[in-house]
Amino acid sequence: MASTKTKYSVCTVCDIGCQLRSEAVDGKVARVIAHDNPALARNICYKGTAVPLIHNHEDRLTKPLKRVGERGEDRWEEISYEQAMDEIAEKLGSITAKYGPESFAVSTSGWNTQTTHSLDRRFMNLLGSPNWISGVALCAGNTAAVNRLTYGWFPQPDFGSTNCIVLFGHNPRKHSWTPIYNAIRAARARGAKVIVLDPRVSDQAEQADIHLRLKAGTDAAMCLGWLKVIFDEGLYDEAFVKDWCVGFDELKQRVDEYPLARVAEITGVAEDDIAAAARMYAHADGAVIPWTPITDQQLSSTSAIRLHSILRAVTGNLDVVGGETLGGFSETYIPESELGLHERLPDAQKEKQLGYDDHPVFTYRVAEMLKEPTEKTWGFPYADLVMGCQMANPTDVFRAMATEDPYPIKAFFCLGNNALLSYANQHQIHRAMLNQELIVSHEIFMTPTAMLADYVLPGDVFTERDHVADGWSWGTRLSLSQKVVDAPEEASSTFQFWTDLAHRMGFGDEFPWTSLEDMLDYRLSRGGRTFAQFESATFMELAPPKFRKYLKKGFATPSGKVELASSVLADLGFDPLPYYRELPVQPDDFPYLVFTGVREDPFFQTGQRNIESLRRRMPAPNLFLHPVDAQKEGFADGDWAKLSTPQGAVLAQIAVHDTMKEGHIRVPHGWWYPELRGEVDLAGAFISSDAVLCSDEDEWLDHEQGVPHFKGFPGKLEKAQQPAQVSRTRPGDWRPDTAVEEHAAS
Ligand SMILES: Nc1nc2c(c(=O)[nH]1)N[C@H]1C(S)=C(S)[C@@H](COP(=O)(O)OP(=O)(O)OC[C@H]3O[C@@H](n4cnc5c(=O)[nH]c(N)nc54)[C@H](O)[C@@H]3O)O[C@H]1N2
Ligand SMILES: Nc1nc2c(c(=O)[nH]1)N[C@H]1C(S)=C(S)[C@@H](COP(=O)(O)OP(=O)(O)OC[C@H]3O[C@@H](n4cnc5c(=O)[nH]c(N)nc54)[C@H](O)[C@@H]3O)O[C@H]1N2
Ligand code: SF4
Ligand SMILES: [Mo]
Repeated sequence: MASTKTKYSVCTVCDIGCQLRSEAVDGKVARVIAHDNPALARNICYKGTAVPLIHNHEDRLTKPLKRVGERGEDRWEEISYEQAMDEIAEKLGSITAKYGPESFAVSTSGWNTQTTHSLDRRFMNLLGSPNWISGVALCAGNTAAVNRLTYGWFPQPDFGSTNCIVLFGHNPRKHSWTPIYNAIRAARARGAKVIVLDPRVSDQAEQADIHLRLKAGTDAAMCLGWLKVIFDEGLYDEAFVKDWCVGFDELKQRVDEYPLARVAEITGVAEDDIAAAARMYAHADGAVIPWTPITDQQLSSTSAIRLHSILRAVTGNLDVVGGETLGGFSETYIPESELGLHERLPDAQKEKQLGYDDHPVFTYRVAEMLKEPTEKTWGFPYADLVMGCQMANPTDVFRAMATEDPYPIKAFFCLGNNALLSYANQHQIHRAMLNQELIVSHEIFMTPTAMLADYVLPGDVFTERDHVADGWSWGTRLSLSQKVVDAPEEASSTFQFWTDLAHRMGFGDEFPWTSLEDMLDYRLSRGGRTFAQFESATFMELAPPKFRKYLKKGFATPSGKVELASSVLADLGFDPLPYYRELPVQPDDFPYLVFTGVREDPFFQTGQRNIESLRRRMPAPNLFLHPVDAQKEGFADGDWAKLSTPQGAVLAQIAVHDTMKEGHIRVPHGWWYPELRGEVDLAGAFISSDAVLCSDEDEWLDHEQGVPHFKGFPGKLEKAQQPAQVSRTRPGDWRPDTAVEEHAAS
């Protein structure tokens, strides 16, 4: 008789981490199904139910590989894990001895590898390298860092009680960040208002109470317009501003520079509509502006994120019911902020962190400035929120890797991250990788990034390991994830990888945990429990929210108040007040505004293009175009086009949508063609990837953080042939679905 086992899992196919259940039959994961608790049962999408197809896929990496051909040639020999680790340790040791510890960089995203427990930061800090980068630099990680400037933490929206939700582009759907979609749906059913700001008629915009179709990249100006209305009409919380905010008068003066006529001109939205939205937000009894990646990736990103923070604060929505709560560190689970040992990296090495001088906001430079207030308010000096508050700047890291300026980076490790396609200026990243002496990739599939490595180590997946997820140290919820099947024999967790490497490099005594369970016991010991006790007691634990905590300890900023004018930015020599920065002049021959994104339901970021049942849903990359623009350019739906920017060009298929905004083009993120492996270099990583189009030149970077501008850069379209190798571009070209069950919220 078949033996069936069912366990709780935290899905890591995408980064929202739904808790669901995994079922194994005879030692193989067979089904992933919804949670048995009604409150969580809707939190599953069709990528989640496709997990057996992903985890049992024939392309899954199962053996450590060592490069035998030229770098990027994709020729390998299988070696043992022990041999791979010995050689990696030996080479990393000699590179860092020759060029200094800062010549070692790591790129990772953490949430999919899940079990790192910040041992990557710990390893690097003990070795002496500050050069850790991550995709979170373009996502919630940099938002977290910027939020700290204003009130010392990264808040979470109280969806359960809010009366108004403002989505700056953010567009959760049934199959994209499903739990947030469900939370918004439930709030709307209670009568909460929804305001959407999006150039397109997105799924959320379709159902919104107010939809402002702003021009891409103008979110900061829009927020300044809202503040203008809120200040002029006295719609702010005067008592909170008086008692708890600094810099109000300066801010008000700055806001006066943005009369609605100017904001309407910049954003393309009518003055009355701007005012109506601002009033709806300010009048709501409890309103939230949930985190959005849209403002993480703009020229005025720091200002836009700060403006969201400021709107929350001046309208009295901070740390109140129905507003945005400041969580603080978990009291029952040792946070990654502590495990990373940031205090052990010497100041001189922190100062070498790439980005420290030019674009310091998410680097150690600001982390050090916020250390004291963070310790005073929250009890520990380093807050690794969503991993994002003490990172190197990715653009500076790739530049140093490629050019050795200001110093060489010669060893580059990628763990659960497809770095080649996941930042700006892919050609530069490629040059950077070609100039390395050692590249290690820790992966579950052979990605274009892995193809450029010297060693590829097979990773385990979430059905094969135990974990307690804490929402990237951002929330206060602890969710159980249990191993249901064994990992391939030579596969490792990232926990094992960093532990084994540390032992080989002479600081094993700082990595005393003997297994993942041992590590989980250690982290849970703060609440007086072991993993076995946690596992048998509950599947999930949620600390009850506490509100207005600032009344006791103030905010974790240098002034202890909400800094409407940021003292940290002023000390760094930046404008302490938010502003809108105009785009560089658009060249005449690049008439369109291109934005990346609009996440695709079947994939997470650069992943899953090799999972047939998912790929059938989206066989080829689509450029969205308004019908008027399509007609002007002579394109029909389904034609192939070449999209060029001053930075580079890609090929993709035109999709004509009347929901698009005229004059704009949408390019999807992260396309490559696993099926072209062996036929086209790096499996076609340069054919359609958005990172080819995005500039990393200074004029296209946000000043304070140095993040690239993905939301409205100049582009042009030309007719193109479908690339000969890319042949399967219709759903029927892909084998029929085998076993994807649709459990999703309906
Ligand atoms: N150009 C450009 N860059 C972007 C973005 C963009 O829109 N355009 N978006 C940004 C955003 S919002 C984000 S969140 C980041 C995302 O960045 P990442 O989260 O790093 O996503 P990917 O680059 O797709 O890399 C994930 C890789 O992890 C592998 N993987 C999955 N599970 C496991 C596992 O359990 N173990 C191991 N070892 N590997 C695993 C997958 O096969 C995949 O190759 O990218 C950012 N970068
Ligand atoms: N299925 C699936 N779900 C995912 C992901 C995935 O890869 N696949 N990725 C996850 C991750 S890491 C992230 S970060 C989120 C991102 O997901 P979202 O926050 O929803 O972001 P996008 O889907 O990139 O774009 C959302 C909207 O922003 C609009 N937009 C474009 N430019 C601008 C602008 O300048 N201003 C404004 N206000 N709007 C603009 C677009 O028209 C689009 O409708 O999705 C998560 N969910
Ligand atoms: S939304 Fe889908 S892919 Fe993301 S964690 Fe939930 S089930 Fe997994
Ligand atoms: Mo993201």
